[in-house]
Amino acid sequence: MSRRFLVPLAGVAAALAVAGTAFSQARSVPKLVGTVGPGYTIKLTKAGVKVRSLKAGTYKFVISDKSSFHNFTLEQETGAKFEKHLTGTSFTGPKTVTLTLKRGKWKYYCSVHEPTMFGFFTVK
Ligand SMILES: [Cu+2]
Repeated sequence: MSRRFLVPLAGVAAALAVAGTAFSQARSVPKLVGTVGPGYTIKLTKAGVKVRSLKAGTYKFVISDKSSFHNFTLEQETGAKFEKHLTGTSFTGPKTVTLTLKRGKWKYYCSVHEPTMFGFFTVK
């Protein structure tokens, strides 16, 4: 077989593998919806219900940041260490972040107004 023939076949195989991965992830990764602002509110829901308890695993955080003076920050408080601004303070708009959550107690909050804007959930 000539080299000219091999290269296109490899390309097709790679494209199929990528398409298969994207399809299975879209089906299996649960979606969590985070909303911060426009007032002094922050929430995290799954299928419209406030998140209180989750199984350890990978989740797609779909954040809707409705304020240029709030941010959406996620922190693991017990178990392993994790802290990340899923959206920055000046950022507004939608943002999707895929994360793997480990067992422990988790907190989501706006780091600018942490004493009043926060929520907790447990990963089991
Ligand atoms: Cu804030």
